Amino acid sequence: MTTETFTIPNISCGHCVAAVKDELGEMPGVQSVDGDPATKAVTVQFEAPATIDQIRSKLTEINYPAT
Ligand SMILES: [Cu+2]
Repeated sequence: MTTETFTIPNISCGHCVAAVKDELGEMPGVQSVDGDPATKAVTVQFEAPATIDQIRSKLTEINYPAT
């Protein structure tokens, strides 16, 4: 299991966090997604077949690119 925290500048409120949670949560291998609109940080726990690159690509695709 890998834990990675992403900073996502486009997050502005709890709805954004919920949207990111929904999208990432659907990816095979993603175990948990936690986010905080105040810090714009999203922490993802994942394992194979999910990869950091795949998660980053998904974030870009849904218009919440990580820095
Ligand atoms: Cu929002």
